[in-house]
Amino acid sequence: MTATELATTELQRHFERTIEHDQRIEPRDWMPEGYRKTMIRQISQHAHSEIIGMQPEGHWITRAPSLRRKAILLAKVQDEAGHGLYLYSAAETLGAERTDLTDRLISGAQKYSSIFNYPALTFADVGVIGWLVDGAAICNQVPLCRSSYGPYARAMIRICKEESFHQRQGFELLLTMMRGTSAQRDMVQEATNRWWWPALMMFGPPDADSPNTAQSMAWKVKRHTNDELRQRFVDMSVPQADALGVTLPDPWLAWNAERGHYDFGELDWAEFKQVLAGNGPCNADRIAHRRAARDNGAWVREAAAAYAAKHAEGQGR
Ligand code: BYC
Repeated sequence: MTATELATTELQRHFERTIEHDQRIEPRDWMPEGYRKTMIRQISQHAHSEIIGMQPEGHWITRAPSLRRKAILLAKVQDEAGHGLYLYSAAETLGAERTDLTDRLISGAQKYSSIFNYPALTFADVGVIGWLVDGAAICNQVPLCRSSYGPYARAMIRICKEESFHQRQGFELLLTMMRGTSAQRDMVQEATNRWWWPALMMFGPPDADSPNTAQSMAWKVKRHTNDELRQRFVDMSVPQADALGVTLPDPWLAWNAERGHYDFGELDWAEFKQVLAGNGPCNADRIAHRRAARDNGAWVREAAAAYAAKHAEGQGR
């Protein structure tokens, strides 16, 4: 064994011990290339989801029914932009380039969450997105606060606190609508019917079809499998739906005393695959909107870069 090979083996052992002892991997630590790639993949796709996730609700800001609802919605959508920024910064600590990641999002080379390819058709959707989409996001993301990569785990702590406010504002909005007119109650039920199944798909493919889970669990990037978290989310949501007075659109939903969990129906995985392939109801719109935002903002980035270069030149003198 050469001296370099010996040093790499030692570094690999140190990395494995760090994971084993539930300590964090930090940006300057040695890490296997596969770990770096996995982290960049997951963190950047997560960042893209936050940024694209601003769109379905963002369209409702100008049409919010009161100043209070507008202020809440503005704050929530701004939080999502902030989450995207922390996450892109976390990806940059691994050597990724922000512009390259944005290009990958726009070209379709990298994914973002399937959920944001569905339209928000009524104001009840704003509530249901908060309740179910943010609820699913919290369920998936709280365990990521213990993810093995330090900058990601720390970003997740703040993100989860904010997501929890998002979930509550959605639930409170729905409670208000459910106490309103029968037309409002119908809107809530109809929005729940449309978002329930896509929300369950947010957790990813079934474990048997999830190529990344085993390695990500071994590296403690993921702390639970896709199916475990999906089940946890169903178990959490049933009593919440009861409290609201809405029916979850699944005739197979039933308490299973033996398992201590709710049984639920089969997801439409063909639809999931279609959405991931770019053929969901809003994929083209979401990307077109992002591309336009990038192009329209080009002059700002150029001006900032020119200013920074001028400043650096001045300091060099
Ligand atoms: N949509 O092997 P798998 C939010 C991809 S919440 C699209 O199980 P992994 C927000 C997966 O990337 C949403 N793609 O993968 C909430 C992989 O493709 P690649 C964002 C999906 O990584 C409210 C392939 O399918 N949350 O941001 O082990 C308002 C095979 O899957 C989906 C996160 O990103 C999907 N639903 O597990 C605003 C949380 N599911 O990369 C914003 C962090 C799977 O091999 N991420 N794929 O080409 C994770 O926890 C994990 O990455 C996942 C997937 C559970 C999502």
